[in-house]
Formats: sequence, structure tokens, C-alpha cells
Amino acid sequence: MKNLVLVISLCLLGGGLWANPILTGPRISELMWVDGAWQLELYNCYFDQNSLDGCYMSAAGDTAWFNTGILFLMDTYLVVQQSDLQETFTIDPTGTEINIYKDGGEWSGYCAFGPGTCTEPPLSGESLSCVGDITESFLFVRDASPSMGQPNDNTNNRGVFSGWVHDQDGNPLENVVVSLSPTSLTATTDATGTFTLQPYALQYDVHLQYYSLAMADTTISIAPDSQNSVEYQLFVPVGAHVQITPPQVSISVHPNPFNPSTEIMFNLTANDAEDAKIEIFNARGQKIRELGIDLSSRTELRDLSCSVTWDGTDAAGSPVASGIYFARLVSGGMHLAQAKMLLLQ
Ligand SMILES: [Ca+2]
Ligand SMILES: [Ca+2]
Repeated sequence: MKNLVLVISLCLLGGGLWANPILTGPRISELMWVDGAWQLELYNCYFDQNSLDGCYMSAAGDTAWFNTGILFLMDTYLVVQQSDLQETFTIDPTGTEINIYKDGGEWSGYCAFGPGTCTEPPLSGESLSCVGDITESFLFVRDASPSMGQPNDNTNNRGVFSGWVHDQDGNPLENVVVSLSPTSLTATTDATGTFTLQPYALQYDVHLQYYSLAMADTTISIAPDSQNSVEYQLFVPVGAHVQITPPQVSISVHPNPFNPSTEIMFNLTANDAEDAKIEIFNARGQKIRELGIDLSSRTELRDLSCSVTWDGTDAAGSPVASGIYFARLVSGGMHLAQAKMLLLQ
């Protein structure tokens, strides 16, 4: 287990480069070095010229035109190297930005890696392969099984990212949302405080969100086929309204999944019984219903086992849609326990 290292960094490769309108022309699809010499895989994206005549590339001040007569049919992959160019073309293996232009000088392809991006340079034997829809994506990731001259196979280009999240006293934290930027990949910790993701081999900013209270930003570098285990400690202020569920309070739902109604069962201690209630939230975190708990028939307020029925309607009495909902046991403004429910219609 690696310990939490607090490093805040910025990923400059924003979402804008991920998806673009389709541009016709030579597209960069994969890049690697073989015996110290670069090789570029190009994809012909709806470019009906059938050759690279008049096309050129630029990187860090170098501009090079392709030799004439290089056959390049539409929707095919072609590996080019220095001998296919009229001028010397240098690609810095530690990072650069490569642009490609079709006949007429119109920009058509792009690849960036190294400092200032989330794509780290490939190691020996690895390529940088474009992932996602080749006609739209400009995202390159490290790939341990290159596919030069072939469509990118989307293999050996991810790693496993797992972790354990706990508070300052070593208690596991459940419901911590772990998100990786710049992707929309997220995971939520389970009751043991653990999570697992399988992200592309990129460098990420890691963001942890524990309700509204605790967060941390770190970075993680994912190599292809790597296993990455981390341990995060979040400081949860004492007395905050988000509490770690005390072991004496439990909540369960039966039946689950349900239709049209379900019973929410929980126990309470005398301290919590006073103004306890059940709040129903939808998957977007919006409170849609509150259910009071009638304790008037009880003669003794000690370790109470209670239940309330939710009929699948919101505060206005309208039936809610199929989906995931949460029943949250609340007392004195404190969130004591939560259960997930699935309404199936
Ligand atoms: Ca591969
Ligand atoms: Ca390929």
C-alpha cells in the first residue's frame, strides 16, 4: 500500500480535445519507437484523395512533407516513418505535439503527450494508441500491445486502480466518491471503505468527495496492466452532520427490489428516537419524500426496532419512476444510516 501523497497538479488536456466534429483527412492513430526510430500509424478518415500527396506534419518547429505517390485508401491504416518524408522530422520521445495537415494545408490530425498533458511518454515496447472513436477522438494512452498498421485493439491499455479510504481514526469511510479527471470515471467506496476502477493508462487527478465535508486532490499515474493500490486518509471533523454510522444503528429494506411499496426497517437508541425520520432521496441526491416515525404506542424508548412503509410516491403523492433510491435515517439533523433501494416497474 502506498500512502497518500498530496500532490496537486493540473491536467492541461481538457475535455475539448476528446470529441470533435469529424474532420476528414489523415488522422494520427498510434505512435511508437522501434529501435530508436519513430513510427506513426495514420488512419484515412473519409479522405478520398487516395494518397498522401501534398500532406505534411509539424512538431516542435519541424515541418516535413510526405513523399509523393504513397497510396492511402479511405478507411485504412498506414504506418509511416522518416523514410516516407521529404525532410528530417524529429519527435521528442519525452513529449511533444504533432499536427498533421492534408492537401491544401487544412489541419486534420493531432497527437500530444508528455508534460502539460495527461498522456505519459510510452516506455520501450509500448505505443501511444488513440482510444475511443478514431473519427472523433484525440486521446492517446499507453498501450503495452501495439497494433501498428491495424485498428487499435483496446487491449493492454488499462490498469487497476484500487484503494482504501478511512478517517483519521482508521475507520473505513463508505460512500466516498472517487473520481478521475479528465475522465468521467467514478467509483464509490463500499462498507469496507474500498473501491476499484480500471482506467486507461494515463495520468489522472484524483478527487475524493465525502458528502460535502471532506475532499482531497492527488495524482495517480496508471501504467498498462498495472495494479495500483492506494490508501487515503480523509479528515472528518468531529460533530459534523455527516457521521460515520454507529454500529448500534442499522437499516434494511425489504423487499428490494420492490414494486409498488417496500418496508424500511431500522433500529434506534433512546437518544436518537426523539425526532427521528426517514428521508427518501433519488439517485441525483434530491430529497423527494420524508416519512415520520410514529413512536406513540411505545412504552419504552430503548433500542427500538422500527419500520415504516414507503409506497413509492413523492411528497406530492405522485408515483416515482423506476430507479435507485436511498432511505436515510436522520435524527437531530444527523445522518445515522442509509440503505439503497431499487424500484422496478
Ligand atoms: Ca493494445
Ligand atoms: Ca493501431
